[in-house]
Amino acid sequence: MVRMAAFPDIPRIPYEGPASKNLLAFRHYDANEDVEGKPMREHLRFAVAYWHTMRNPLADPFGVGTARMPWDDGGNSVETARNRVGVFFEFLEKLGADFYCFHDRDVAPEGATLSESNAMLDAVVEVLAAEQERTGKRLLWGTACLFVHPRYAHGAATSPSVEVFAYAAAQVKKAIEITHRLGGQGYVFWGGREGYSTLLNTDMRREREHLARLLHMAVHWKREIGFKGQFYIEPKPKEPTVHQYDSDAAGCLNFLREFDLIDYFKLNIEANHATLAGHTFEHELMVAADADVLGSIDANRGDPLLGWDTDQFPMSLYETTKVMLLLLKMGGFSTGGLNFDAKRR
Ligand SMILES: [Mn+2]
Repeated sequence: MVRMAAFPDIPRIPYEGPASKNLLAFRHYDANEDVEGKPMREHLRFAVAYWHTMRNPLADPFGVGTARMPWDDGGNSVETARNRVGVFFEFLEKLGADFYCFHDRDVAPEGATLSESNAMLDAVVEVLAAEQERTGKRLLWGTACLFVHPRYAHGAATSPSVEVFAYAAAQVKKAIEITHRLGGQGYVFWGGREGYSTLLNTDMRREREHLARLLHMAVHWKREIGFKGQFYIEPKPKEPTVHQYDSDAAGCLNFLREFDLIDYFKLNIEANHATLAGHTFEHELMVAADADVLGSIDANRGDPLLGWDTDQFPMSLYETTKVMLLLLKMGGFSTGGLNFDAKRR
C-alpha cells in the first residue's frame, strides 16, 4: 500500500535536552537514557489511545466537533478505517511512542449484524498487524466498546435485557480474539455504563452477579484460546450513570474477591477517574499496588473545578513524580504502561 504521509512536514520528534526552544522536541524524555538500570522508554511504556487520537471529533457537551483531520473523509467505510491505521502508525513513529490501545469500534465500523462487524474488524486488524510488523510498535491493550451503541443505553453485562448481555459477551469474545492475534499485552474491561441511574428500578445484586458472570466467561475464553495477556478492570465511579459498579480501586477489589475473580484481574488506574471518585490519583494507585494488582495506568487527568471527564494530559510535576516513585518502588510495569487516554487539544 503506497500512502502519502499525513504529516509530511513533521520529522521524528527528537530529544534535544532542557535548553531546546524547539516546540516539537523532547526536553526531558530521552527514550534511551538509562535510569536505575533501565531505559526511560521501558520505565514509561507510553501508549497512545486510538479513540481520542484518531476518532474523537473534539466536541464538548455544548458544541459540535472541532477537530480538523484532513486525512480522514469522515466516512464509515472499511477503506477509510484501514487508511486511518497508516496515519496512526505514522504518528506513533514520529512521536516515538512504543505502544497503543484501542476499542474494537474505534478501529473498525459497526455493521448491521455482529458477523458483518466482525468481518470488518478482521479487515482492519489485518492492517494493524502489518503496521505493527513494519514499525515494531506494540499493542498495550485492547478492549470492546460496550457503551456507544444505543443497545447499551442501560448497560452491557448489567443490562436488563438478556439479548444485550449476549451481544456484549459475543463482542468481548471477538475483541479478546483480535487482541490475542495482535500480541496484545493486556485486555481492559471498562464498564462505561455498568451501573445505575436510580435504585428504584435496579436490582443491584443481580446486576453485579451478571457482570461477574460475563467476566468469568471471558476468563474461560482467554484460557481456551491461549491468550496470555493480562486482564484489567478500570475503575470509574460515575458519568453517565449515577453510580458505576467498578467505582474505585477498593470497590473493584471487593467485587473481584466477592466473585472469585481476584486471581485473573489487575487494575488499570486512571487519574481522572480517581478525581471523579473523590480520591487522589496517588491514593488509587496505592490501594492497587498494596493489593499487588496495579497493572497499568491511564495517565490522563480531569479538572477539579469542572468535575467531569475532561481527559487532559497530566501537567503536574508533583503528581507525576509521585506516580513514578510509586512505580519504581513496585519494580515497574510488567504488562502495563502509561496510556494517554487523553484528548488532543
Ligand atoms: Mn481510561
